[in-house]
Amino acid sequence: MTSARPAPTGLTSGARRVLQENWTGSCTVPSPGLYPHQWSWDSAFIAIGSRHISPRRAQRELETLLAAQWGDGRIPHIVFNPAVPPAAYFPGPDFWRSATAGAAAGAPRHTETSGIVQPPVHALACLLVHRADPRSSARHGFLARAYPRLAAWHRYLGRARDLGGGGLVSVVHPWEPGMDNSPCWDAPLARVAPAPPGTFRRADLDHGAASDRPTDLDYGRYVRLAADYRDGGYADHTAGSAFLVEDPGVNALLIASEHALAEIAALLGADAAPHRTRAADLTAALVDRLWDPAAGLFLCRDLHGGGPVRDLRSGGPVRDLHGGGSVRELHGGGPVRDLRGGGLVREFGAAGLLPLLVPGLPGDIAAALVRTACGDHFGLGRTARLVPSYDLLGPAFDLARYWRGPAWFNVNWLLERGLRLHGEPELADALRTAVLETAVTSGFAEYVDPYTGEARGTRDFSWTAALALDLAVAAGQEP
Ligand code: 2M8
Repeated sequence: MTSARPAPTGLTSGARRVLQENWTGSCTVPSPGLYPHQWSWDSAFIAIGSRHISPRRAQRELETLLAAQWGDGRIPHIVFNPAVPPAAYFPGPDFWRSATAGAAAGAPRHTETSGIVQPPVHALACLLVHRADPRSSARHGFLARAYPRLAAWHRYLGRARDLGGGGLVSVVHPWEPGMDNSPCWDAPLARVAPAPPGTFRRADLDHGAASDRPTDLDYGRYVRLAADYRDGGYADHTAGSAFLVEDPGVNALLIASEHALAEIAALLGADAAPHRTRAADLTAALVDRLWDPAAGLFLCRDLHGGGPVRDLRSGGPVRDLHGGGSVRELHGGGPVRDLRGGGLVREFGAAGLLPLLVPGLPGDIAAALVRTACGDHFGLGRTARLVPSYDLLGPAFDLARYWRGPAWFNVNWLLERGLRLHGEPELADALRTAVLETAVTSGFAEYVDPYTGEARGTRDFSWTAALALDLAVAAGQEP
């Protein structure tokens, strides 16, 4: 623990207030207006912060989520609160219809959820929550109950989602990596025919500025992909999603969580070795499939990529963003062929920096990632106040629009952790200070202008409050 200057005025009281106001009694919503249900990776980040207020509440947060796990092991990205009016969020439970459409995959019968997933931060969150009060955790059997569910979750990702056959997890929808409208998805999404505009109604625009949110065209494609997945019974191997991407952020978080699972197993007297082996195998696959030495960054692999794609809006060809690759399987296009190839997407997203979180990442790669983070594309410690979600120099950079440039607090929290892990305490300290200050000055914004820290999106956002509180505690600014 390093002690530094006092927390910015209002940080800890403000963070506690936000987390209290957004707590429903069994979980914390990201934001009561814009996101009025429980979200998967939000709850993991929220528990990491709320453990400093009440370890029991943080345990409850994660247990509520884990209770909605499907029989096949997946943890759904949203757990719906039946008390919230259906029109409050789109797509809601009547769209996903998990209890019926997901029955074959083991969806819960009495809890409505979505059918896609989000990044697996949960084992890491469970370990950190346990550490906040090991006695209360042991007394309540927190880890003993969580461990089999977390292990089943990781097994689902490893078995059902290795759709490229190269040992990494694939995502089947842009909502799964959590960075919904990242420019990294522009090319893979361009081949998805959007659902017609009149067939659904967006609820997000009731709460946020349209210029801060994904476009209607993006939404049309999100809806099409989710509806196709649902109509295929949420099956992974047979569904043949039109969107199939290996994302470095999702895989890096899985590796960090697999290391956490090894520690949890050891604490419970179970065999930790398989988790360590799995973490090492995943790390090798991550480097093998997604590391781009010339870019100094991990890139996304588009499993359908490798050649020019057609823009379904105009029917014309779009810019080929894929760096080679050869084989692909287009959905509905006959037998599944070898998907090992695909093409790297030549866009610089912040997800490509997240492998910095991985213990055991080769030292030369970690050093190159730090250089990239501090370089012109991400501006850490130089031009940017917080690390942006996307390349400051990228053709699609937009400092207001959601995951196309704004800085997000969870990404910066993860990078702060990664910088510390890989021997960069000064950079980590400076980033921590910037996160703490910006959390307060932005009113715990959902995301901010990466240069100025000006607030964007909704305010009093739960993971911003939680992760700022966590960093304040780590800095010795809050008991
Ligand atoms: C955003 O995504 C949801 C869909 O899951 C949406 O836009 O409605 C993303 O920022 C995602 O990462 C986050 O988990 C979610 C709730 O905060 O909102």
